[in-house]
Amino acid sequence: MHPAGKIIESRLQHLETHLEQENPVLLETVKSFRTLDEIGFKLGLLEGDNSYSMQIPWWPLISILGTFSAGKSTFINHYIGHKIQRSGNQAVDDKFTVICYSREETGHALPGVALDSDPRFPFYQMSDEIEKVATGEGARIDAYLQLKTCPSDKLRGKIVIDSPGFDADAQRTATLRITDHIIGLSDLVLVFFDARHPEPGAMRDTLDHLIDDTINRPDSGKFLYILNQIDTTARENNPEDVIAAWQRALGERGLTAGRFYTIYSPEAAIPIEDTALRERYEQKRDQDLKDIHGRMEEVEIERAYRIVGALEKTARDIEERSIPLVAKTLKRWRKRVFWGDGVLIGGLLALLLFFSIKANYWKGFSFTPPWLLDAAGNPIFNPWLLLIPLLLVFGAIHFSVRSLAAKSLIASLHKQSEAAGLLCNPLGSFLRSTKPWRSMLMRAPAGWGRRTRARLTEVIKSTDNYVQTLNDRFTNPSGNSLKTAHHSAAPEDSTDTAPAEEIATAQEQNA
Ligand SMILES: Nc1nc2c(ncn2[C@@H]2O[C@H](COP(=O)(O)OP(=O)(O)OP(=O)(O)O)[C@@H](O)[C@H]2O)c(=O)[nH]1
Ligand SMILES: [Mg+2]
Repeated sequence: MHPAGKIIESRLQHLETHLEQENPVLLETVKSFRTLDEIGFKLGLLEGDNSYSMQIPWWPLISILGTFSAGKSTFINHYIGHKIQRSGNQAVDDKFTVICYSREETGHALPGVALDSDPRFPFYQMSDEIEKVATGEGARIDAYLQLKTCPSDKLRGKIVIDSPGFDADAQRTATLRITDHIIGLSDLVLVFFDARHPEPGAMRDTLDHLIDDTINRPDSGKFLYILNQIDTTARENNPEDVIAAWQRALGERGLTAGRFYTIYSPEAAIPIEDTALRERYEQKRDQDLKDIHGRMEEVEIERAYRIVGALEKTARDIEERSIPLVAKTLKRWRKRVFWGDGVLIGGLLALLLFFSIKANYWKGFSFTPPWLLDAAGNPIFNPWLLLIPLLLVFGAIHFSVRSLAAKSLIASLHKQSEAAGLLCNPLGSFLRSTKPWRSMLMRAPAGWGRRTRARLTEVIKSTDNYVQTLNDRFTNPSGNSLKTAHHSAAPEDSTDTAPAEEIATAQEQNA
């Protein structure tokens, strides 16, 4: 059973059932994610009904963006071979449609809430995101998102997102936010333009958004720019001019030719009378369509590496960033407690000493205040007993100082973890490590022992293994099946694991 409880457990099982057929390597990674979850819970870095595996999208995501009426929906219908999306000459789509595979013949359309609450989909908890930028809109998630299922084999193991036509001026914050979110999550983004707009200059604002914002990203390789409906240029006197104008406009923005495609829909196109011209158009279209579809298939491979990458990133996030941050904050905390105790307890002791000396309560080293002595001058009780209430007071001071010192560091810890963009919640670990029953002498965060470290190292090692297996499989597609490839993967080369071990020892020494 998953430490977070039943809901997460059933989600993980669901995921495992899917992956069992689709990709056994990824099935293994779920096991590693489970280990990370256990470690996270033990350390207090993971809280509530949560799992590290739910922080990443498990399905390869292909999103189709672009100007309105550019033919996005028509392209998707053609690709999956089902007329699942409506198309039309007016702006048709006003929401994002997540299209995924389902065995059932009759497709289903589900409201956005379904997407918002199921972590298997890329819009998990999207309403929170929307709410952050557009107050009140989060509750209207159904106005922005919908889910459709379709039994097309093309959709197996991937998700395609159709989006509303992009119009920078009219776009509301919530829609832009969703667009950004999709771009961030997508493994492949097809950006559609419409060759019917002969003058790309007229779409300056839109181009700014769709190109300038994407071209300089570190993941810019995942964007393909597609000039669609070029069949309409066949009637122009100089059809090549239209394409050249677009190419120039995109080129000026730094786009390289390799990712610029010109296509049109075989079904929606207007017939081209001139045979020679038609053949030239069809040839170009088929070549580009083949490339685009090829990229869409490749996404499944990239997805596998992305998930293994996320696994390693999460493990390293714990070991190299979250735990050191907690350890650093614990050090500051100990310092504050030390000084707090020193000032308050030391001060109190000094005061007591000062006044008792002044009141002549001391005879040499024996404490003899008049109220402790009976008529005969003998103490009523052993003066050492006075230490008990004194120690109780000191204890109360010490534990208040600990708690206050911890509270005083929460804001700073929170800020640092936000700034670092941690996947973990170091606050939980910090609070757990400063609990009253935990000795001040323990330097490492609570739960961060030899065993936990070893398990984490094991997970990091396993990611190398997964990568190897994926390499074997994808560079040798006709050879071993995934399962056998995985089992025959070479045993871990000890030099590969050196960095992880070094870190563990370095951390031990730091502690
Ligand atoms: N001539 C021609 N028409 C096309 C082509 N692709 C799509 N169309 C037509 O263009 C219109 C718009 O197509 P859609 O697929 O609805 O465009 P969209 O980008 O999904 O539009 P929105 O969802 O409204 O943003 C429809 O009437 C299509 O039949 C094409 O390659 N050539
Ligand atoms: Mg559409």
